[in-house]
Amino acid sequence: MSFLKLESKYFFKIILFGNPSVGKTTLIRRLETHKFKSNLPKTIGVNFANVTHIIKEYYIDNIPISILIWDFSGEDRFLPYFRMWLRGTTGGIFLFDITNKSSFDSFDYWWNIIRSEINYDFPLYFVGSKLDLSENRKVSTSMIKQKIDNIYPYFECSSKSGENVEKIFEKISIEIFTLRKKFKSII
Ligand SMILES: Nc1nc2c(ncn2[C@@H]2O[C@H](COP(=O)(O)OP(=O)(O)OP(=O)(O)O)[C@@H](O)[C@H]2O)c(=O)[nH]1
Ligand SMILES: [Mg+2]
Repeated sequence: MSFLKLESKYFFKIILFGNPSVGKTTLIRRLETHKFKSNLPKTIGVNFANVTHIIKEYYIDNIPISILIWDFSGEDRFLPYFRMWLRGTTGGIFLFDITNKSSFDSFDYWWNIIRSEINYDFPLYFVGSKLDLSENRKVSTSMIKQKIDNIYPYFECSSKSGENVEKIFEKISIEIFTLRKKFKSII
């Protein structure tokens, strides 16, 4: 069990979104425990009540910051909750499964919803999950390049092997911090 450390002055809210079963909950479980746990229960609404496994702390420029990762359900029936809980977002991760093309194609669907609720820019990362299953890849790197058109940073990761998991959250946290510093919304 982890607790918010009192010295953290800044809290960033990162939303983790994408279709059902792309691996959102497994990813944050991996980030928190450094272990892969398969067959976690499907997320109901947002995994927020159980805050213990979605808070991560980093030191950036020697300043302690906490990120709160909001892990949303990918199911349509929870869309009203998704809309409702978007307020205050400072960063986003769109997760798709590299072995499932429709999970990649769903980006516009998710992004339109977010755009209808949030009218400011924030760092957004595209992340392909389940890299350990790359022999079943259905989303090619050229499709990805074409889609993101150098607008969004792109990573692939595996919650099974742990590859890139830490790196993604660390990088987006640094980017949020740097951006907010630049626009003087902090410090
Ligand atoms: N091989 C492999 N399987 C994974 C990986 N990440 C997740 N899975 C599996 O994918 C399935 C779905 O994972 P979840 O984390 O529950 O997916 P989710 O995106 O949270 O789904 P919802 O809560 O329904 O939106 C589970 O069977 C996981 O074990 C991965 O990196 N590699
Ligand atoms: Mg989930």
